[in-house]
Amino acid sequence: MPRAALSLFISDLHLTPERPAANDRFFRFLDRIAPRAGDLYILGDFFEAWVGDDDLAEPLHAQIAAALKRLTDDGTWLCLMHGNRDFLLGEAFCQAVGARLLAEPAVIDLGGVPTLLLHGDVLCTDDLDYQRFRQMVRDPAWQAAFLARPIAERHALARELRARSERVKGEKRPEIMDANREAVADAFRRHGVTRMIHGHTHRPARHEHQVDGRPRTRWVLPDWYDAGGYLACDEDGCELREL
Ligand code: LP5
Ligand code: MN
Repeated sequence: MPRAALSLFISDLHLTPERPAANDRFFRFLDRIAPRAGDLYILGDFFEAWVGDDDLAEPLHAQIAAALKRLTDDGTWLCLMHGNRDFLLGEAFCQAVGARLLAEPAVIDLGGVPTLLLHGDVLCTDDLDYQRFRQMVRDPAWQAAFLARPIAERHALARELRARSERVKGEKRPEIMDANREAVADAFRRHGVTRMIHGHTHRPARHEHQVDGRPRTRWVLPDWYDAGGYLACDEDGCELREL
């Protein structure tokens, strides 16, 4: 297969110096699998928590950036989308790795099929506390004020927020943290697409939906905590693959 025909999609790697096995899986993926693709899309939560592009100085972050840069220098087209952990990835990071930042949601032509790309958190409309929080942290004024704080303070706040997130997730019903069916139907309808790809929920699957009498497919990407995987698409369709 000519490599331009193959597109790969990953998300929810949650890379951090604290999970070396997942980092190793990613470096292996970059060595052995990604170079075969014409395009690699990272659909959010690439990092466990991103507090600003000045964090590129951290050794693991620098190593990841250098590895991505090698991939893009060798000709793979890399697109990044924000997740709820790394919505502060900015132009400096993209420049360092040779990526384009894709605004969410994005519609791309994938082997002739218009395809909607999202991180997936916007589809979890039943998680009202989260949606309120999201609105706050996606506000440019809030982000500018946050980024103006010293990096050690930003790390401390991110740690606090991560701990709080783990605590409140234990109290939320699992259905609340999944994509809402109406939100999914609405996204298909609004963007006029028959295929959607997203992550965030860590519930990898191929879902078949009927919206307004038309069949539509929704692919959900896996996280990389224990195993990792990706979605591979070409003219013949898409396939979820484990690593
Ligand atoms: O990420 P995950 O899988 O644990 O859960 C998400 C939602 N949680 C989050 C928070 C992230 O985990 C932490 C992001 C770190 C980013 C670092 C940069 C910015 C730092 C900003 C510091 C102020 O996204 C979780 C969802 C879950 O997905 C499933 O969809 O339920 O939602 C929450 O945990 C949000 C809570 O419900 C509401 C929290 C309100 C907090 C408001 C105070 C903010 C300031 C406090 C600073 C400590
Ligand atoms: Mn997420």
